[in-house]
Amino acid sequence: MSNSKLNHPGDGYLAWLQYRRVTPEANVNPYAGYEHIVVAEGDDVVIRSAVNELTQGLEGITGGKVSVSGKTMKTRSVIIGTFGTGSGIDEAFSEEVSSAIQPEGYAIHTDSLTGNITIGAATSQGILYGVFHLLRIMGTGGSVHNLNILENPVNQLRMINQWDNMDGSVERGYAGESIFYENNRITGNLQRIQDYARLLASSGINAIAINNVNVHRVESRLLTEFLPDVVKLAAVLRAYAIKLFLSINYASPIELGGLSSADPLDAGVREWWTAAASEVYAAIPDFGGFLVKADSENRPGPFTYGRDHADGANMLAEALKPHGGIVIWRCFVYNCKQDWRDRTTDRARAAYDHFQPLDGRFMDNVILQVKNGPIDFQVREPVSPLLGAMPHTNQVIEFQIAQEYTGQQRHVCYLVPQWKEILNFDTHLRGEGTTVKRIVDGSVHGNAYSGFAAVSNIGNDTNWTGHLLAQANLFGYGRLAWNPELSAEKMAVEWITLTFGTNELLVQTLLDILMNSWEIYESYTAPLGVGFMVNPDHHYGPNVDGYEYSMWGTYHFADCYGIGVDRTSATGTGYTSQYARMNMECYESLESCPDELLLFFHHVPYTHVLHSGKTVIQHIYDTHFEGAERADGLAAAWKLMKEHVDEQAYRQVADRLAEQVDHAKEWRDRINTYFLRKSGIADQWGRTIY
Ligand code: GCV
Repeated sequence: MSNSKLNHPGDGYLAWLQYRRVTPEANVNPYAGYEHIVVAEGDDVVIRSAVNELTQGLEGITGGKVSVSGKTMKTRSVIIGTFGTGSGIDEAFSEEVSSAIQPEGYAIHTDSLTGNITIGAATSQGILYGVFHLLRIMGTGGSVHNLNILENPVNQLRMINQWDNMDGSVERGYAGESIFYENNRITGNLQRIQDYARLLASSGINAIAINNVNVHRVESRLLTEFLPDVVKLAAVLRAYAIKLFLSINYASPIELGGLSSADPLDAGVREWWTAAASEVYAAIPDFGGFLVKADSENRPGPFTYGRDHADGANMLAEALKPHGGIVIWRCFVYNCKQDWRDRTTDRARAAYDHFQPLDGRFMDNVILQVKNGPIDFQVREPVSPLLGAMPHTNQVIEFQIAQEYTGQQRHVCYLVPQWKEILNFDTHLRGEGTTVKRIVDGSVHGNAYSGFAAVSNIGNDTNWTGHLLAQANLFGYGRLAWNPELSAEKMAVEWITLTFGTNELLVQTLLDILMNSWEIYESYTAPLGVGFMVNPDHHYGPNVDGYEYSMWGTYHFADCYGIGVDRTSATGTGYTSQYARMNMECYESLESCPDELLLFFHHVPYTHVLHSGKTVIQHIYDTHFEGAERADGLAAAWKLMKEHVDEQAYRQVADRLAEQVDHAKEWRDRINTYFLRKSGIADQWGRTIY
């Protein structure tokens, strides 16, 4: 159990697991007396984690000393146990409730006479989630008098991808070094891993790939030489019901096995993977499986041997199948050596063009992992047309919690509203209401596997995420994966209250900051869905032509007349045809294409008039001036919170917001100046542009 940092509530280490007394100054603590835990049945590692968490939580929240036993001694006990064990758990719930609980679900009930709170589940995992739920209620000051809760996760796979390298660096990491590795070894600091596992489990995460999808030579050896240390990580994560996955190097049979090929149809290669999988399962019986980035951004894959993604994925799936393992195969596949002069090749088309024709060819333990948009986690892009377009194939959606293109955790950008918008998008693939959330939860196509994956935003910074407010994205991601119906506001309020307490002014101020942050960030960066106007490589800060003459396929085509990418079927790259008819028609036409995606789908003159009534050029000027001003407003609002917040926490946020204010001005001036010079059209309001 972690308590090493309990003395520093403001440094952010405890994140949303502060377990502070909600009203330390009040005489009446609504949770007083909840100092006894009854473990009705079972004793495994997950139940032990649940008991530890409950003990730590109740002691923090009530201020008392908690005892644990096997029987209900008093009123106001918290009783945990599994159904059908004859332990008395069943009696607390109706048959209807207990039979509705799925493997990871739980029910919570308060007995009105005794005040006893019973958490019942079908598995220890369910108990752990139920415990976190109860602590969340108490941590946010909710009533526990009449609890009658029944919860099942909507999504089966709720996964985190670490882009951590064994040299300790984190690809697109903005919060320090890796907590998993240093000096090409797995960390010995298992306490930090355990504390991370607690954060993940408390928000509902149940799977993690512990190394970067770009697997270098050294990480390839996680499968072999480093396996004993992977076993230790798996044990820590297992106690929080989190399954461990490894990203693998497709060329491992060559690099590790000394074979001359990695051809998926070669018998020797197949045997090599079968043996490798067996060894991993001998060491980690509940190992999750492999995450694979193949034939993408110079990574090896089946293309080398004239094979396709189905051949490649199925070979691995076959090796994992006898052990119950799965292959998660990423669809981020495109030509990264494009000629910028060639306007017919469209990176946005690539994932669909590569994968959709393969529908039906993947084994049932293969899942395709599809990025939420067709390009790359931009502040604004349409929903990937591949999502839902392969009815006979398992798919999960991939988000990026790490803010690679959304301010790199130096700017505040609460991403949950963006994710909600994506999940609520109606693909119309099976008529109205075929939303992305229903595709990824498996209910539209009845897939065997489904769910969410996302790139983590944590590192070894004390506060985990660099920007303290970026913790809200990690928390919100897990909660949303559990239940995509939760509102972005609700999750923000939960996170704020659990992290900072219940001061109303503070909660409201932080809520405003978070809820406006995505819009603000969007307004002073790349306009109208055009994407990529960032510095090459590290992707931080404005550079309108940073990628314009590169091979990466991310262009805006601005000239002195206009800007944007013609992706229509009529005159452009034909990308719009990858959507179901309703959406295709909406994007195809200038009249109906939403303003915020206009430049993603169309090349228009600067004088084109938006639905808002403004010309494109005036929109660019206005949003950039407003955006920078609103960033100023965020910092000003936070300044007023100084006396309501722990000093360290105050400073952390104030410093980042100050950087954002400066940097937003840089964005504003670079973008406005670029377009003034290109277009020669003056700002209607005569503001300073350079
Ligand atoms: C892990 C983007 C990032 C890369 C990342 C890649 C991916 O291109 O910039 O750092 O590589 O996506 O998702 O595989």
